Amino acid sequence: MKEYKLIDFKKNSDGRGFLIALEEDRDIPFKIKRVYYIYDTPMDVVRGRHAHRKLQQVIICLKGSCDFSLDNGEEKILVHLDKPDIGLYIGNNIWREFTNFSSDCVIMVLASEHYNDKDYIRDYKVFLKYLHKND
Ligand code: T46
Repeated sequence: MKEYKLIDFKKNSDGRGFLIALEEDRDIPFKIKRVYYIYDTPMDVVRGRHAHRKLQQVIICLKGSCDFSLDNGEEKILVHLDKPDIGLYIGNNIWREFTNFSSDCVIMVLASEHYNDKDYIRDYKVFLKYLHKND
């Protein structure tokens, strides 16, 4: 599956803890138009359940852990996030669901676009049709 990748961020450490800096077009492969974060999610809740037509995102689990399931219509993979120095890049046209939240889980998301409800595909069958619209 090409439309996702894990990005290893450079950690600055000098005995006083760690500092990670993220710059658009350098550490993050797009211009950052939006940042949001998710926390206090009950463990068994499933978030996501949608794909995006255009949006690209980098997801960072700042604290705790959770699982992302990614689906490009042909292949599904599960990514466990539990490190603040790893970013999960998700391109457009990927169905995502995330769950299995630890009680302390804090997820930060860097997004390539402003919030736009029309960019969401929330029906899995519509998602599959959208993928094959040019076949
Ligand atoms: C994604 C996953 C990882 C806003 O008002 N502004 C925003 O920027 C966002 C992202 C959401 N909202 C509102 C819309 C809903 O009323 O916040 C509420 C919860 O959003 P949603 O149900 O879309 O949350 P998740 O966790 O299912 O999905 C979010 C992102 O929407 C999505 O792009 O990839 O996190």
